[in-house]
Amino acid sequence: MWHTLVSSSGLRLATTLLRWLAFAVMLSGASGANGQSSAAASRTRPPNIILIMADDLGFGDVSCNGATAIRTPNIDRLAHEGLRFTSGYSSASTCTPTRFSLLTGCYAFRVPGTGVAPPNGAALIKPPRDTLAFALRRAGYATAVIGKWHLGLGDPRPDWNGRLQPGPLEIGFDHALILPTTNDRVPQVLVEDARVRGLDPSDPLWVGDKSPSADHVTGLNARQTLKMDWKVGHHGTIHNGVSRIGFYTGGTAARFRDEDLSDIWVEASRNWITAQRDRPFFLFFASHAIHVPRLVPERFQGQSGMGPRGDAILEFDWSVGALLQILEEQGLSNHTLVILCSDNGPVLDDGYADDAVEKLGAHKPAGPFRGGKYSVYEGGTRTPFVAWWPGTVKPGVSEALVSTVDLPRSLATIAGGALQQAELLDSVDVSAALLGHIPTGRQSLLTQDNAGRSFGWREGAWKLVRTQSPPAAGQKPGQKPGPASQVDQLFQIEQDPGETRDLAGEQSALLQKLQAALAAELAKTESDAPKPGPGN
Ligand SMILES: [Ca+2]
Repeated sequence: MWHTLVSSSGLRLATTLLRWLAFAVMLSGASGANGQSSAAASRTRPPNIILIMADDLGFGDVSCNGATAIRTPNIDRLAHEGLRFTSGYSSASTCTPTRFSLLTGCYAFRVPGTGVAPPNGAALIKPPRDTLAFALRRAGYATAVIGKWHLGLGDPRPDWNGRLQPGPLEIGFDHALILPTTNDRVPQVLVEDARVRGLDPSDPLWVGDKSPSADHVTGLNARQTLKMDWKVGHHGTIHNGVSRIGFYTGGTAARFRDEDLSDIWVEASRNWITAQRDRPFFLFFASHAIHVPRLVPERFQGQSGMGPRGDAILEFDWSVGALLQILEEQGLSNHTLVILCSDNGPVLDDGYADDAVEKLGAHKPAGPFRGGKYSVYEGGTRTPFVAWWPGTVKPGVSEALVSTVDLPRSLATIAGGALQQAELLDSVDVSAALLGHIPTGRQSLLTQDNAGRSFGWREGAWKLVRTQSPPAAGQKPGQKPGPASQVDQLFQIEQDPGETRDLAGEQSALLQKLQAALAAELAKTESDAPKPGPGN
């Protein structure tokens, strides 16, 4: 508790310097000659950190994980020069809950309402909750999020024409250039810091969940005009020839063209990184690729031979290369830790007619794993995961168990920062595994679906898969809903990574052991979190 009592900035700085020094000593003890040179640098300054999160990118979508139908040379370079994890996970199998736990260190299922956020969703992370961004800011970092947010803005709803707070700036980011929701939902505008960028006050932005007028142009009444047809759900307001979920009017000058998103965000990253001269920086680069609608820059269209989904993989790979190039140009490559991950596993048809199924061929987006986005089978959450820091992270492959929920505590350790609050209940310090010092990470792992009803529980070679459907609705008004149906399966995940053979009936004692472990994890509350203190 001692550091939470320190109030003078001088003492806080001294504390931070001591943490950097301790981390430098840890590096020099474990990394050989290269580590010693980096450790020398770390004595004066911890590494910059870029966290690159893909959207819906599957384990098997990158060639360093075995894809042959598509090449991802920049991600491959990151993997070959860094540490590629074979058991790297997103904490959930959809966008919002993974992003919630990434920033808070708390599994999303513990906090109601953290499923996929609607267009007018309120901010899901608000002060005084501690965050990854706060932790790194306390460690002296400049902090920015550039890319997809999808964690809600404002309270109780976004004020699209005013100040959108709480938002990133209220939870530890110095700068933000974000897509508020996800691009198959409205509106197609960017929020810079706390306001819609380029908004003309004389053309106010309205966002709603019902059509504003009978003649409002939507994917239903103007379907013949669409450049990419919808298949399920996405039949609200049309922008850029594509209809979305939800409705909006106005804000015409502020609207972006979908095809330009990656270029806008890479350029914004270049400008922000270049401006960080005096202190280490943390950039959360949250790409929208390869989420629907898959509208890639013209230079990638048709290049994969796999349709827009494959083209979006090329787009994402390009953005990774562009960020690495920025680091090289700035002479920062040896002073920057890059973590690459995905927010959930792959999906093919996600509501638009974009030939993702038809042009897939032999490509396996989830690699050897079962399931994908929305699922708690391995394909839903076991995703590309790479740590890269030339001269410090020794190149190789790690089987350590690591999750996106671990990044707050782990990156805080690497930055020499501290987590001041007890809310980061679920974040495990796997920094030694990320840096390649040890081959092991977590002892066990929980993953969840969007609603927080179905779970995966991995422990050693075994995995419990709990799928729980919602209670059946009552047959008559006033009648109680029927019970939820729950199914538990057990897989020997090392011998059977495809989760094909359910051993629940044969291994009842083991099943009960894992059920008890999962039950204990589900029952935890934030008061059970490790108390803050040195080393946390
Ligand atoms: Ca996603």
